[in-house]
Amino acid sequence: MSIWFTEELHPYYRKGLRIKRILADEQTQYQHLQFVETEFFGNVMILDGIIQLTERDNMGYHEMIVHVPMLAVGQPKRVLIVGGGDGGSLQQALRYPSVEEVVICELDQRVVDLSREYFTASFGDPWADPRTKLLVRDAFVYLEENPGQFDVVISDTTDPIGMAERLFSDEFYKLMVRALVPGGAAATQCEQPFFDTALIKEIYKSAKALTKNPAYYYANIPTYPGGGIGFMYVSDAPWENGLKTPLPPGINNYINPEIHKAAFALPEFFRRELYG
Ligand code: SPD
Repeated sequence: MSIWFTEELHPYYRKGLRIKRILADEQTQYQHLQFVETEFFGNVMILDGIIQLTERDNMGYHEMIVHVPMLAVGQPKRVLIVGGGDGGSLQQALRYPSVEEVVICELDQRVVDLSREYFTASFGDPWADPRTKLLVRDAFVYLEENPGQFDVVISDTTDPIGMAERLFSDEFYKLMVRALVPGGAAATQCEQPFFDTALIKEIYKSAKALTKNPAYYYANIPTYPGGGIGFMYVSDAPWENGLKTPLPPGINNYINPEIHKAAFALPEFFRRELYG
């Protein structure tokens, strides 16, 4: 017998994963949280019916959202992760010997608890690192209260639906840029060029008004709609600065210098929409 999980983020597009068993299924204070074991992609976290990450293909997402801004800064010391309760971005940020503290602002404690249970094989236990500071609170409010604090901010969020919608707003980008030290860099989960062109254009406009060198880049993740997802790099420092910085100690499964550079090459229809 086969059981399929089908995701329908967009009303005109579906994708499915074959499931071996359901590991957890609960309604938290904020969302419907599920962990399933799948046939090919390992353990998978699903929030409100949308795949957030799989053990098999999360590396394209976490390595790219973290290392691109970190490498551009060079020697980042203080990092803020907005969301990211699964621990994947945290694990990557902690690879840098220069990092003294990673503040992770996650709204839902249950995401952290269950990720610690089901993703340890992939991420180890970055939560036990003494440099990790978990704040179970609203990142928007935290940003309002903490200007000029961080070398790098990573916005590792769900899709812009419900409460997460404001994490894609001009107001959020203003607060995020204000939270950076001079020369700092941010990267945000910034959706899919085919499905979300208009939203990404709006976000680029905000980023361009706030910083000198924003740029959009892309990674292949087979379990996300369209087989991938993009990120907005937001900084006064050009992303190319990062090409001169060596990757941190540890194993990379997605990023290498060629991928780093190529990720910023965009299909022509989208390049024209974004950059004119
Ligand atoms: N459409 C799915 C987008 C998921 C983005 N969030 C991923 C969280 C991984 N840490």
